[in-house]
Amino acid sequence: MTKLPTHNKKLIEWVEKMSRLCRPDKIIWIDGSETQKRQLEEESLATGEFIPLNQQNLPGCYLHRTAVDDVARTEHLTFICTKNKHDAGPTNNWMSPLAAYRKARGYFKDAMRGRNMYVIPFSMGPVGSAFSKIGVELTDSRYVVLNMMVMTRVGEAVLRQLEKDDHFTKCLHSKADLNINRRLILHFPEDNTIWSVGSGYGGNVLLGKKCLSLRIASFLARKERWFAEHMLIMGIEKPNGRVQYIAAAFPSACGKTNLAMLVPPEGLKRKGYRIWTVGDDIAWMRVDTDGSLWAINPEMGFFGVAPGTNSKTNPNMVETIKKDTIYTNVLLKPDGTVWWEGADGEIPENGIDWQGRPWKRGMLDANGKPVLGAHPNSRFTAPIVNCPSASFRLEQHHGVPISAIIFGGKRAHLTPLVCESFNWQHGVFVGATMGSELTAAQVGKIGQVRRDPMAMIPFCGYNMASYFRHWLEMGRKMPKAPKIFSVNWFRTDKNGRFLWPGFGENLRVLEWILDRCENKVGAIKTPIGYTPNIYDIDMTGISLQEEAMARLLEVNRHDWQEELKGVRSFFLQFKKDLPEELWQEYEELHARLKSNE
Ligand code: GTP
Ligand code: SPV
Ligand code: MN
Repeated sequence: MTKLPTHNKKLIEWVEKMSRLCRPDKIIWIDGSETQKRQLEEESLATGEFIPLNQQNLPGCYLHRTAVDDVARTEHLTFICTKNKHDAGPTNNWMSPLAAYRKARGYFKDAMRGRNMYVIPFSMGPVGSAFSKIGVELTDSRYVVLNMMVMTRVGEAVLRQLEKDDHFTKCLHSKADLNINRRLILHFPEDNTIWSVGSGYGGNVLLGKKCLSLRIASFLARKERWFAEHMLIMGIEKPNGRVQYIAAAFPSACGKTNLAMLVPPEGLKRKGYRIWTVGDDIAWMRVDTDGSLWAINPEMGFFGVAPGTNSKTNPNMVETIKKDTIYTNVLLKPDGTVWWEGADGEIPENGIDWQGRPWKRGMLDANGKPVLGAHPNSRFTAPIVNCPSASFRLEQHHGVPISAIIFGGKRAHLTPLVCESFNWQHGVFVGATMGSELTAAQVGKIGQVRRDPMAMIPFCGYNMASYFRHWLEMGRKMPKAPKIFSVNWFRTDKNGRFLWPGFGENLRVLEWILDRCENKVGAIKTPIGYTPNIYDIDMTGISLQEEAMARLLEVNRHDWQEELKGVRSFFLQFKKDLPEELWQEYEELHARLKSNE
């Protein structure tokens, strides 16, 4: 073996132990260099893991296709493995560490024969920041290595940091035989370990992302008194140069990426706003010495949803993914560029679909349904620095100060466009009772609500009752806590059409939120919180009927009473673990809805 690039005994021993289990032909340490990246790209093209794209139009871009049954996170195969089942809580799948290691060891055994094992030292957050956490991922997938090089800080600097402090998350991944019946995504928070086997899909295998930065990090965050959240972070700059930052949690595919890099709408141009994107998916937040909450984005790249991305919905993303981007499961056009449903320009006449089959415009399947060119969860992996609105504070070790926290979801009815919580405790209740509704797209299921507290239901690495308690406790130790708001861009009229134009226009709502943070604007007190006076949302440049605005802001007492039934049964599953404060908020809301307050 060549000279090892580290003296860290713990790391060397662990790599040896895992290689005895997986039996790779070779062990290759990833140094993060351009030369090594080039070589991996060349090899990926040779093996077919990467499909070449037109380098003139899309420099540094490649296409990858996953197995047909490996296109999204598999929540039913994702487990929290704590010694005590109770510590995983009623909303997580649980396995005992002993049983989980034993079962997965069977799948990992000899799984890397005939392949290389890559050792990827990576840092979530700027290397050396008090916020940051180091992980080392072992994988037999070049696709994983090349994605991790975009999504995280990889290589030499991380190894040097590990010489000073040998805490790191041990991440083991093997594609094995990509068999869904032998697939497991296992988290061992008590051992700071992640084992993922049998998948090649992003959220299952880029272990720095959901596995480390949310499931393991949320567990560490409670112990170390900080937050690891499924939130975007963005800055809003006024012409006087002052930037205010917000963090917002929406469930998967509910608009975080779009909001994080919005372009101010025409009608607000005169106000001279500028938007800065810090992150689109994950926020790590701490209370700083000034008593306020500060946040970093631990990632370095976007792993975003392709369908629907175009120059109207998200012009900044269209710019971002023109170079150095890995496309997964999109349509390949004859000219070597890519396409997806809802992309710019004409629908191509033909191409190769996400499954590698010839595709023609207007093609129907056996049931008469359109055959999609790109998978609905097709994605792109692109560096944040490519984004025209990338924040200049991405590398700052202490992050950015957060003025407001926003919770959102898709609700066709019920929740108003925007609403401010009465105080921190009430805000935690609002986050804990969040839901997202299936819309008219799912015939027969309209109105069905899935509870997704703080958009963390698939990502909280421990008992969610303790997670709520943690949120309540953090509020008590934060002298300058951000205000908490809820938003809903998805309220519809009786014909099922969105009442709110959304996308860039959402800035109008953020403006009200920031004004509320500075006590510059009044509000109406409703049973669920403070909502805007109808003329306090700046509508310059868009024509929205007054009654549409009234509908958007409406709080229907009867509907909210119905909603509380769902909240109650959600809360009941936590039994006596649920913090008393949340039941208290529940009772008070119940009373406010009944009285005429
Ligand atoms: P994950 O990466 O899965 O965590 O998703 P995300 O929360 O970042 O979602 P994303 O921004 O990719 O948006 C998903 C879908 O929501 C896309 O189809 C968007 O077109 C749609 N969307 C985003 N913002 C708005 C909005 O303001 N209004 C409406 N009507 N749709 C929106
Ligand atoms: C999500 O599902 O919330 C994502 C994509 O951001 S994945 O990384 O696959 O989890
Ligand atoms: Mn996400």
